[in-house]
Amino acid sequence: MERKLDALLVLPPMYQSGRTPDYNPKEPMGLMYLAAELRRRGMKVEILDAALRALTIEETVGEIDAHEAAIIGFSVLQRALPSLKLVVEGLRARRIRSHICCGGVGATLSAAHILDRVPGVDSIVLGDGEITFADLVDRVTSGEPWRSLPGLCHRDFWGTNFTRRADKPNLDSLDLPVRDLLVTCLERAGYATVVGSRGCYAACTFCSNSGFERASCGPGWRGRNPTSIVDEIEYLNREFGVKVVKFNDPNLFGPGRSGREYVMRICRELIQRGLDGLHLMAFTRASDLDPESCLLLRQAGFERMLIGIESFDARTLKLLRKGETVEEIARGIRCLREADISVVPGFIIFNPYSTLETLRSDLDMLERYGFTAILSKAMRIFDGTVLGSVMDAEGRLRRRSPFEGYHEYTVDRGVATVYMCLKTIAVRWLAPILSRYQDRIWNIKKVPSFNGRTRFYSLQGASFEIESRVLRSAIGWVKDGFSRDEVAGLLEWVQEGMTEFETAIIGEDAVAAGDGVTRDFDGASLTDELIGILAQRPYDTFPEKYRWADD
Ligand code: B12
Ligand code: SF4
Repeated sequence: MERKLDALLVLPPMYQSGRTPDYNPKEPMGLMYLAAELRRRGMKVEILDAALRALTIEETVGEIDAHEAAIIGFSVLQRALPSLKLVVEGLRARRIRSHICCGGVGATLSAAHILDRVPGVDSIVLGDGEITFADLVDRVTSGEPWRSLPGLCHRDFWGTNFTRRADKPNLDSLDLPVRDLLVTCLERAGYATVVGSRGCYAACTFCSNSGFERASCGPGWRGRNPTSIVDEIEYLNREFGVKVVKFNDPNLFGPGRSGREYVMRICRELIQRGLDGLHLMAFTRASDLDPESCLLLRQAGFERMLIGIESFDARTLKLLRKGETVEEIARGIRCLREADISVVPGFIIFNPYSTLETLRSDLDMLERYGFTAILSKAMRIFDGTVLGSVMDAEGRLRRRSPFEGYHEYTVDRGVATVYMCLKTIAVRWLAPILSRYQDRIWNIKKVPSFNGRTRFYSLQGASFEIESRVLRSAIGWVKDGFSRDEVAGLLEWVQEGMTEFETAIIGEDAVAAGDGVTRDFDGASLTDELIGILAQRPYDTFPEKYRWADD
């Protein structure tokens, strides 16, 4: 019997229970590029975004089964490894014999682990996947040997085998990504995404990008022809009425002067085409920015930039090998604001180098800038990152299977105590709200421009207000001591804040009718828990409060 598809490309569910993921719904660009290359070669391919559709494991297995594809290709970030394992086991239990391949950043960096823990996976494509995967589909569907293809990791008689590295594709020779999910994503999130460049010239120790880029041969940073990027935006605008576009590039700017000129060319092209009314957003490094480039960016339609700040502490920036100074960061923020471009800070207040002093001074700086970062998250160590090796060499790494959680690292007990106070409270107030109302939050966020999300930003502000007060209190308790009354008083205040927060999402009537989650907030037991943490200081890492399998 002829198969329906040559390949089915799947983004596995992030949560196993069918819960809506708590990040922005975005088009799966990697899979869209793979599908474009397969279709260019005349192959039949579809995309299933199980994360976007919040499918359960069982539902995902059922949908994949129904597609009858010769190859099933999973796009894997480390966070999705537990789901991947369950889905693959489910498929094999149904006696589905298709070739199962994984690719993406997480699959590339955890390749050996995946083959070890998930026997149902046949191969892993390392690095950029378009050419390797299309060659693999070609070989598998025509019954030819595939194990010698460059850019693969697979099992053979001797164990796990890495073939020689593949070359990175020339981005301008690739077809534009397919837009099968665009309409759905526009309905959910209100914006489209493009990828103008891949890789990043910097080498921050905690970032997965450099390890991923090293998995294949070619330059660390590659930019598409600016004209073709603007052609793509114009096409999205003309064909689908898209006005709001986010660049997924790790860093909009390439290295040095040519990297700056590259961005200026994109801007000039956008301006010249008269593509009015665009709302653009991108990731960038503060040190790439100057007043002139920011003004041109604004004129071209860039209204919001995410810059990875991580910390305002000079020593921390150095140890994380950010390659930029506190002064450069301040200058970049100033340039953006003077050009009327709003700034989203990438900030990780709890990191391996945090001290009680940096926590306090970073919080002061965030408040001074009016930034509302999430505070109850700690820097994670992904497989294959330099930070993992640094922590290992310092004897601080507590290795975890990437199928169960992130690796941990030891920190000062006082800092870990502050983190656990904040995290324990966040798990009781913010986590249930996100879990229950993520769909509504997506709707609140969905507006016709990035800067127009005022309701969403005010929710972020309210959450920051709660977290920053909890953080300040916890720092004070660890430094100077605490009393039960103080802890109980803070939790009462948190509960009031939570009620207001929930009211802003579902309305007063629903909260009054007892439909909300605030009523489940148990301040008394939480007080006991916090006092236990503060008195005993049992933690010396930043553990997640849940195991991934519980999701
Ligand atoms: C957009 C984005 C998302 C989107 C979409 C992700 C996706 N899978 O497409 C969403 C919002 C879902 C997301 C979520 C998360 N993300 Co994210 N995300 C990005 C971002 C900004 C861009 C990705 C992108 O579009 N790249 C462009 C495309 C063309 O490249 P690509 O996706 O890598 O695909 C190529 C190859 O990887 C490969 N490939 C990919 N999939 C497959 C599948 C097969 C079968 C094959 C053969 C090949 C292959 O071929 C593709 C074409 O060459 C990157 C940072 C960056 N700028 O790179 C972070 C990044 C990928 N995300 C990251 C993280 C940490 C997360 C979250 C954990 C964040 C969070 N706290 O929730 C979650 C995890 C979600 C999950 N389910 O696991 C990390 C990855 C860490 C890691 N080692 O896993 C990155 C690198 C950011 C960073 N620097 O830390 N993310
Ligand atoms: S600047 Fe951003 S993308 Fe580049 S290496 Fe650092 S964290 Fe990664």
